[in-house]
This record gives sequence, structure tokens and C-alpha cells, in this order.
Amino acid sequence: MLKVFPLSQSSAKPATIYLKDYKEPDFLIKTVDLTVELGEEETIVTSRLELTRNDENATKLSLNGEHLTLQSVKMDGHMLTPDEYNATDEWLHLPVATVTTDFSLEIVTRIKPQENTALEGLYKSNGNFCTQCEAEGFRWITYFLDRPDVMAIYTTTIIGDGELYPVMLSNGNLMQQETLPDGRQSVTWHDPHPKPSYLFALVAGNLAVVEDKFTTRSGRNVKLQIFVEKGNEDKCDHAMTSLKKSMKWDEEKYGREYDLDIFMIVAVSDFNMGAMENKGLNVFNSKYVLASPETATDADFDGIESVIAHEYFHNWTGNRITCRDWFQLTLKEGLTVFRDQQFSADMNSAAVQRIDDVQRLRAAQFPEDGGPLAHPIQPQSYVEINNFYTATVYEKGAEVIRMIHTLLGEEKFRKGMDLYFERHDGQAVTTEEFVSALEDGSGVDLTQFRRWYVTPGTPEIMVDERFDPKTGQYKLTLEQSNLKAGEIFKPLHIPLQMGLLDEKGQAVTFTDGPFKGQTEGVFDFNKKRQSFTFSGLSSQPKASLFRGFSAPVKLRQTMSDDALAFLFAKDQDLFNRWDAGQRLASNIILKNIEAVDEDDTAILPAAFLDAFAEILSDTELDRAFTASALTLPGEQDIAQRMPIVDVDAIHKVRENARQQIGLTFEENWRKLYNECANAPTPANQPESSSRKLKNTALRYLIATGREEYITLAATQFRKSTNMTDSVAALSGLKDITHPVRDEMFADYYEKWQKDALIVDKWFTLQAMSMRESTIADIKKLMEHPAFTLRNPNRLRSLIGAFTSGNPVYFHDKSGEGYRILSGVISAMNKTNPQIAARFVAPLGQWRRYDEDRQALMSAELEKILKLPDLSDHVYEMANKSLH
Ligand code: 0A1
Ligand code: ZN
Repeated sequence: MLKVFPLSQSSAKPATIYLKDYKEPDFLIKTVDLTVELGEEETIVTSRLELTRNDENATKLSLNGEHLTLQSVKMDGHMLTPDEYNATDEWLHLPVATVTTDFSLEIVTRIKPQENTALEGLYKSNGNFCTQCEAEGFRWITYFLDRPDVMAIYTTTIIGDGELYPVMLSNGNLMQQETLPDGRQSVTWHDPHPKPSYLFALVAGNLAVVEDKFTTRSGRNVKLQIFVEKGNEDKCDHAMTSLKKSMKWDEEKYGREYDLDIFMIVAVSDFNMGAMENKGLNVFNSKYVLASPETATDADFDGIESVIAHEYFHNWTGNRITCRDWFQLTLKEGLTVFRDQQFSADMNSAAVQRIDDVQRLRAAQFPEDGGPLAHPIQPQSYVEINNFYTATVYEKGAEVIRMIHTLLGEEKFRKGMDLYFERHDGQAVTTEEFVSALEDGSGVDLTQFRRWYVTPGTPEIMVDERFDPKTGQYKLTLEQSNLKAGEIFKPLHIPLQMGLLDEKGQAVTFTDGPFKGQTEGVFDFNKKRQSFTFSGLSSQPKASLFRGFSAPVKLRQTMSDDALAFLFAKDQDLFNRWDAGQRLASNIILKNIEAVDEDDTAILPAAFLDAFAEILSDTELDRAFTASALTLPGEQDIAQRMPIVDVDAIHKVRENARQQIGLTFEENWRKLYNECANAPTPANQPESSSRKLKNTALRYLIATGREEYITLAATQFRKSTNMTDSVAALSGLKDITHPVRDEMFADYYEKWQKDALIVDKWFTLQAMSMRESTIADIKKLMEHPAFTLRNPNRLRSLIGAFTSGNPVYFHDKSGEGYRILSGVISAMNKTNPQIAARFVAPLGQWRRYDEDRQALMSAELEKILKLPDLSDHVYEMANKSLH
């Protein structure tokens, strides 16, 4: 049994930290010389620091430190006695009144990485040592000024058993490797780039390495290494290719080159998040490295490409220029997500990428922004910073950068970015400094735009349209509102990218205004209520608004089914074409729910079916786009449009619609299925597009309810040579009760039980199942020998998938779904508080459900708040969620 890692004991309410209280550090650290002696019982860390005074009046130096056993402190070579310093659970206070400017410290501490289940600081994963220091994990390794505005140069020596840990890595360049007289191995690394402590990394283990190289534009030869657990060497190709593509892309798109002679990636099995951009030594959740067609789906491949890119791009947006304090987190995260989205759009179908990105934003960020955990992309306060690695800071943060890009245009945006890099390289800065650099570099005024950084909530846009046939004038009036912003509401500067379609669906050329002669423009919508007039029209046009999702807003436009079907079939903008289809389908499903006509199986009107048929038969379209366009909005998307969510009705009506689509187009689906399975993929499309469309067809065929398609799915499963097809077949049958289904799940487990990432999928598919036995099945799965609360991926694969991917059973009237979740949160509260806290959010949505469910959900939150030894992480999330 793993021992529980002790957390600081405190019954007092945790303190809130405010941006307004930011103060420069009293002292700075110039160099850090760390020696880490790895042992099986304990690890000894000796830290030698060169410091300098930054505030001449400071009388005390307070270093952060948690879960450390202090052994000794020397100041300027003089050993301090315990009465000369004060060490608490969280601090080491040192007297420095007599210290003039520069001085040195040598601090020796002892830690127990093998007992660290929180996966912060130094810990062990499958026998290997690794670190996670963002946001405040370095203080779990040694006493330090653990804040991002303290940037130092690091030299790290790792000492340990060379047989157990032949690979010993840290940031920067390898300086020395030797065997010590006592037989231990000693390896020294030096990182010449000053960095904040959160970018420190150390890895030691018995790992295999895959190597490649990259020559930068200016001729620097960079050694590329991916370290994995032995046996996984053959699953690194895609990660390596993605890395090389990212390096090239950043040079071409942003003029940014890599700045060390070596770039290392380490894949670990136990990781709280996706990956971490430590300088020169990225540590990754193995999910975002390991892939082969047999073991990973096309979606996994895409995920790897984008996470590898994301971490690599952080080298400039995050590492070279970092955050002054954690309130600035979106400075690096929003910008880097935007850059990885741009990269993925360039590597793949741009329209499909945009659709996927917006779907993710709407699924995760919109509910957050509309619920009790809403916060601006630059939060003004926090209790526990780890709770602010949110969809808002990341995904909405990326939308904010995208809007700047849209307002400035590609060329001026690049000029602004160039100035940002030039002005702030090597600094720890604020979002304000970023916006100023973009403003100065582009010459575009962003005064009003800055409000996006401090305003929570998703703006809602009301639309009014007037057409005067006599004058040929079309007047579009938009009004913005934002309930979450409350009293601080001030109109935001919103880029409205739009075009008009004539009655045939042709793009209308503007005859006046700023975009005269063009068919599309980006209009500045920056007042509460604002009108845009277009003249020279012979009939009422159809407006295609917020093309490419040009702003993270909710469009509240009343449109007839016919008008939406028209845009679905004709819009020149592929994103809006897809979105019109989604809006239309949601409208229809919602209407049927309201009509209490849930059992009606023929709910889709002709307008919808005709537009659907048009897309279905359009062979010019990218198959991946076709697949997205022909997929109904998810149950959670539809739920967002209901004031009080009725999960059962949504599911039932949506399933009826799916069946109707399956039956109406049965022949087309069969044909498409065979075409995509057998005929070659069109030259301009990747093979994954064909698989995506084929599996969309398969799901509709299964939805018909005909036995023959169960056989089709089972055959696909048995013959499949790739994970995409295997998972699609399993997913297609996961909801039915049929011996074939059980056989398939059993075979899959039997075949892949040794591969953790593949077993994760097995848990996920069952967690999202719609069978009556689902809740009992989940409880049984929690007892399965392969289930563990200790591995975040495994936990997410079952519990995360259940709470976020199975609304019907998570919200089961019995309250059992809520109890499963709160049970997991209380079990994780002490062992891994970061992960425990991330699981609270679904309960925080309680106001969106009926009274009975509200009572059940809030009761679980109350229970959580009464847990003994409640961690600050969980406290903050549960407390905000309940009140
Ligand atoms: N900076 C990383 C994400 C990350 C954040 C926190 C972590 O541990 C608490 C780990 C990783 C990124 O954006 O990729
Ligand atoms: Zn990031």
C-alpha cells in the first residue's frame, strides 16, 4: 500500500491571494546550483543559491517550502543555528537585515518522492523519478523564491544508482557524467537561459530513447530525444514528426528558432495534466506521445500533434518570455493554445480544426463561464492557483488572442508579435505588456479590447434585421449583453466577421462602407447596441454572422428552419455552414422536447432533411467536414439551450432524430460506408477523413436498429487493423444489450490488457454506455483489478468520462451518479488534491437542473465541504460551486 503523502494540517479557511497585492520580490536569485541525491528511502537536495537584494528595506527573506525536512542552512558559508531561522509548514524565514547586496545560501533538505501521490514536485512514476513544478511544485523539492518573476540560471547534479537509473536528465546541456568513488552515477546539467523555478525538471530512470535531429534556420544542429519506458520505442514516430514540424512551423510563421543544442521529451504514465514545457526537457503524459495506428485512434494522433506543438511553442511564449505572476497565466497559455491551433489548422483541414476547437470551447468553457466558477481570463484572485488551469484561461484565452489576430490582420499581428519578442525576451511580464506590444507593433488601438481580459461570462448577441425593398437597404442591429459581468458590464470590442448571401446563396458584394467591393469584412462591434447598414440589395439577404466563430459569443438570433437550412446548404464559410446545421438541429430537438412529443420518431422537417441530403451527396467536400456536418449536436450542446436541463428528454429526442436520419438515408449510408472503406481516399484529404466519415455512417446504420448493422460493426471490429475502427465499432455497440457486444468488450480487454492507454479507452467506452445497468457496471469497474485511483489517466478514463460524457446516468434521479463522484473526490482529497479539485466542477452546475437534482447535487457539495483535512484545492472549488 502506498502511504498517504501528508498535507499541511490547517482547519482555518485558506487565504485568498489578490492580483492587486502584487509586489516585486524583495530578493532575486541569480544562480541555483542543485545537487539531488536520489535514494530509495529518501532523496537529499542541496541547493546553493547566489542571491541579490531587490528591496533595500527588507529585513527578512522568506523562502517557500512544503513537505520538506530541513537539514541545514548556511548563509555566506556560515552555518545557521535553529534559533537563527524559522521554518514553518510553508516557509523558511531567514534574518537578512545585515546583508548588504549579494549573498549566498546553502540549504540541505530531505524529501520522499516515493510517497508523493500528489504528483507535484519530485515523484516516482513506474519506478522512474520525474518532476512537475508548475505552478508551485519546486517548493516541494527545496526552499526557494518559488514565483515566476524570480528567474535564475540553473546547474543541476543528479546522483544515484546508475543501474536503477541509467538515464539522468535535467534542463539545458549535459556538462558531465561520471561514476563516483562510492559507485554511484553523477550527471551534471547546465541551463544557460535564466528561468523561473516552475520550468525546472529532473528525470531519472531506466528509459529507452529514440533520437533524431533538426537543423534550425540559422544552422544550429539540435539533437532531439524522446525517452519512453522500454518496449515503447516503436510508438514515438508520430511525436517525433510532430516535433520537427512544430520547429519548422515556428520558424516560418513567427521567426522563432530553438535555442539549445538538445531538446528532450520524456513520456511518463502518471501525470496530472497533458504535458509540461520545462526548458529543454518537456515531460509528457504518455497519452500525448505514444501512438501507432494499431494502438491509437486518429483523434489520439491529432492530440499528440497539437500537444507536442503546444509544449514546443511554449519555448518562446512562456519560457523565453514568462509570466510575472500566476494572474498572468493566460499570457502564456492563451497565446500558446492559439499558436497550436494555428499550427494544427495549417497541418490539417483548417475548417475541421476550427469546428473541433469551437466544439471544445462550447463544451467546456461556456458552462464554466455561465456557472459559479466563472472568472475572467485574467482572474483577480485565487485560493489555489492549480484551480486556474481552466478552459477559460486556456481556450477562451486563445479566442481573445485570435480576436486580436482578426482585428489586426495577419501582417500587423506578426509585427506586434515581433515587437513583443524583441521588447520582452528574457523577462517575466503581464498581459498588459503583451497587449501594449501588439498595439505598438501594429499601430491598432486596443484600449477597449482590453476589457476582454477582466470580464467574466459569455456575451450574448441579440440580432435585429430590417430590409426595405424600396431603398434596397438592409439594416443589421446587434446588441450585446452579459449577465455574468453584472455591474461591471461595459460593451466589449467584438470583431464581427460577416458576409451576406443573396436568394440563390451567392455571396453579395458590399457596395459601400469599409469593405466596399468585398464579399466579407471584419466589422468593429464595440457599442452596446449598434447598427450596420448595407445598400444596393435587390432582395432581403441572409446574413452569415461571426464567420469562423470570430468571437466567443452566444448568438441569439431567431431564424426560421428554412433560413438555417439555407445557410447549412449554401454558406461560403464552412464553419458557419456547420454551425447553421447545428443550430437547426438543436432548434428542432428543443421544439420536440417542448411539445412533449418525445416519442415521435419522425421529427425532422423536410428543410432539414433536404439540406442534409445536399451535404451527404456533395463529393467535393472534405470527408472530415462532411462527417462533422452530418453529426447532430451533442446532448450537452443542446442542454446549454435549456434553462432547466432535462437530460432524459434530450437523449430520447436526439436518439429518435438519429434513428430517423439512419432510416431516411440508409442507402446513402451503406454506400458511403463502402466507399470510404474500399475506395481510395481523395488525394487532398488524409486517410483519417475517410475513416471519420465511414464511422459516422456506421453509427447511423446502427441507429436504424437493424440487426445486420450490429453484424457490420462486429465484422469491422474483428477485421480492423487500426484502433480508430476498433473503437468506433465498440462505441457503436456500447449501448446495446447483445452477446456480441459483451464478446467484443471481453476480446478487446484480453488483447490489450497490458497497454494502459488502450485499457483507458475500454473504461471510457463503458463509462459512456447508455445501458440500464450502467451505474452498476461503473461500480463494478471501480472494483476491477485494472482500476486505480492513483493513476490520473485511469481515473479520468472512468470517472471523468462518466461525469462529463454520460449526462443521463450521471444525473440519474437516484443521485447515485453524484454519490459516485463525491466518493471519488473524498478519496482523492488527500492523495492528489489537484485532481480531486478538478472533479468538483460537474456538481457546481446544480442550478441548471430540476429541484430534486439540485438538492441531491448540493448535498454532495456540502458533504465534500465537511471532509476532514479538506485540501485548499477542493475547498475552493466546492465552496465556490455551492454558493
Ligand atoms: N503548462 C502546461 C500545463 C500544466 C500545468 C500544470 C501542471 O501541473 C499542475 C502540469 C502541466 C501546459 O500548458 O502544457
Ligand atoms: Zn500550455
